[in-house]
Amino acid sequence: MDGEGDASNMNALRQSLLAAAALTLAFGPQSAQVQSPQVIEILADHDSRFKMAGQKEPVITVHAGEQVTLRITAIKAKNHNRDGSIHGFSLLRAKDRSRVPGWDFLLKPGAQEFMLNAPAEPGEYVVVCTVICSADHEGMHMRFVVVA
Ligand SMILES: [Cu+2]
Repeated sequence: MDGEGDASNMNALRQSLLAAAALTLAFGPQSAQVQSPQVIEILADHDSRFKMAGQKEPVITVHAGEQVTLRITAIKAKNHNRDGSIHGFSLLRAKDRSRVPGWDFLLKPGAQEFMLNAPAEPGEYVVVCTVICSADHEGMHMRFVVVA
C-alpha cells in the first residue's frame, strides 16, 4: 500500500515540475524584459523626421517611471548648430508643451545612447526637434505615450 502511495506522490511531483517548467517557458522571457531596460531605437533622419523601424507614424510607448535606453542615430539634414548638433530631441507634455526635466538632448551625427527614467505621470507627450535642421524642421516631432 505504501508503494502505491509513493508512486502517486512521484506522479504528483512530476506533474508540478512540469507545471513549473511550463510557467518558466511562459513567463521567463517576459520577466527578463522587466528587469533589463527597454531599448528604444530612433532615427533622426536627413529629411527632418523621427523614424522607428516598422512604424509609419512613430510612437514611443513606455511605462510610468520605467528605466529606458534611447538609442538615437542622427543624420544631418540641411543645417546644423554652431556646436555641431544636427538635430535635437526634447520631450514636452502635450497639454501645456512644458519640458520634461532631463529629457532634452542635442544630437551629433551618428549613434548616441541615453539612459533615462520615463516620466512618472501617465499621459500624452510629444518629442520635438530643437535644432532648426531644415525648412521642414517644424514637422519634426513624434508622439510619446506614458502608460500606468
Ligand atoms: Cu531636426
